[in-house]
Amino acid sequence: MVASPATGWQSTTTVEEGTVRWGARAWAATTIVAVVAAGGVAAALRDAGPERAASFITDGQGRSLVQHGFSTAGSAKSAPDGLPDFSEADLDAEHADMGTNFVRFLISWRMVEPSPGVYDEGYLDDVAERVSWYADRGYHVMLDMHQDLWSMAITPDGAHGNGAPAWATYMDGLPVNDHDMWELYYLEPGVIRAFDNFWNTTGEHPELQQHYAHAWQKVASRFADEDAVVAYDLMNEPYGGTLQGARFEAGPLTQMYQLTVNAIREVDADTWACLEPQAMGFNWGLPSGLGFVEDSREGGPRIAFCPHLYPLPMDLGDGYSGSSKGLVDGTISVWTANTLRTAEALGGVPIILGEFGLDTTLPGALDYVDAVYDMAASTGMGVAYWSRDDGSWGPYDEDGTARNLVSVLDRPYPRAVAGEIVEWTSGDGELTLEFIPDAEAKASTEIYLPPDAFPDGPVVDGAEIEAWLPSDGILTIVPGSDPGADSITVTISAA
Ligand code: MNI
Repeated sequence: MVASPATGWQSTTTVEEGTVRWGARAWAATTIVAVVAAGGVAAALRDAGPERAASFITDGQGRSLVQHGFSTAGSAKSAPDGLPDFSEADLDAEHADMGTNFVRFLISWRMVEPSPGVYDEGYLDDVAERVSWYADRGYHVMLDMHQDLWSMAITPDGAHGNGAPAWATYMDGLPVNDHDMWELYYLEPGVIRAFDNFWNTTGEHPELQQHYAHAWQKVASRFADEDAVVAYDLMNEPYGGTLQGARFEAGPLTQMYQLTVNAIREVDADTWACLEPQAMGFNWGLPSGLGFVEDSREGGPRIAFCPHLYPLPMDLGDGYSGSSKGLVDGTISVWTANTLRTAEALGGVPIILGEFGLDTTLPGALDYVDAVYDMAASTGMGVAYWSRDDGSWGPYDEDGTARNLVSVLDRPYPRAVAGEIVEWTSGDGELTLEFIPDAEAKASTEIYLPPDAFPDGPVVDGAEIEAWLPSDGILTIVPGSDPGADSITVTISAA
């Protein structure tokens, strides 16, 4: 979305059809002020918060995983078959160009449960086929139950929302007026009522969350035995309708997550359940009031936190330059502190930044992408860039030509670490990784190094090279003869 910066921040409140509607810029301006104020508070508290994630998602060999990939893709949202415009050849391209190892793959409730209690196995077959493409290439997959604006059924032409089936969209006759900016549909009475009915704030539809949890159970029973599927993102960008703040997040959102985790655990003991905060607010740097979700699986809980980051000044079309840059940097640091705190409150859970992204034709866009990846590395978050769609936000043009984003996303990173990651950083042609080796791990530490940046291979200090596959850019290393019990620091540079 783009608002003209030239029109400034004047506040315009209009009353229309008995509904109070904020002018878009007034709404944005109010929020920016709130975010900046929150930034001050967070800065004051920063010393008290954790510096990095307490844990990582692990693989079957006991290695800590770092996720590097895309949300694939927005094109699935409104597609009649619910599938992204994405082929096996497209996967080969991103693998060769950016060394990705992860995907946040969009699925939708409308496709899983097209009518109440009826599940579409054909759709799950189609998803399973895509999952197998990733599995064949050693990727890990997070299935993301996507929604924006609740569902396609919020307007007669189906042009705006996505996610829930029409039968689960109860707007009770309330209107949904038109907007240029898609986010403003979230303020429409009919959309708010659809959410209120799902959360059962109205008291009229306790069955909807039962259906949702059961739909997830169907998905989980289908993928429980597929090792490549490591996580389920339980709901994309939840929204509380008339319930906002901690009343929503600590209330019905936490309860819905608990219901869904319980339903999943009846059929799938091992796949991680990823929780998102409410998007509105958190995406911009405000804190979350999400409550603790129990996971009674044997061997310890597998809950993760998967928030999104969309600094508001950038959303308004300013990019990462001028006065916006400082506001965006402030937002990143407040958002990071809030994310680490929430992950700690959820039990020291792993973190995946499930979405961030921007129109990379904006000024300073690549610097922003770089800054976010650096933050994610040093704090121990995996990343799924939004998104793997063609065009100005994505890595490729419609004709398949690589865009500017590719060079920034083709960066060194540890894919799987045989031990506990303490911290890692990377730059052009270099990577530093500190970790505590785990002698029990059944496979070696695997690091991706962009082949172009390492034409003569890597030089490794602090560990021994086990193998270097120049065609894939995959380096495997093992600790030296006496790693001891403490952490080791490995530095890698181009030969
Ligand atoms: O920016 C948002 C966003 C803004 C406002 C609201 N509300 C008012 C509730 C909610 C969300 N989302 C960012 C991205 N998320 C989707 C996919 O999940 C992308 O298409 C958006 O760019």
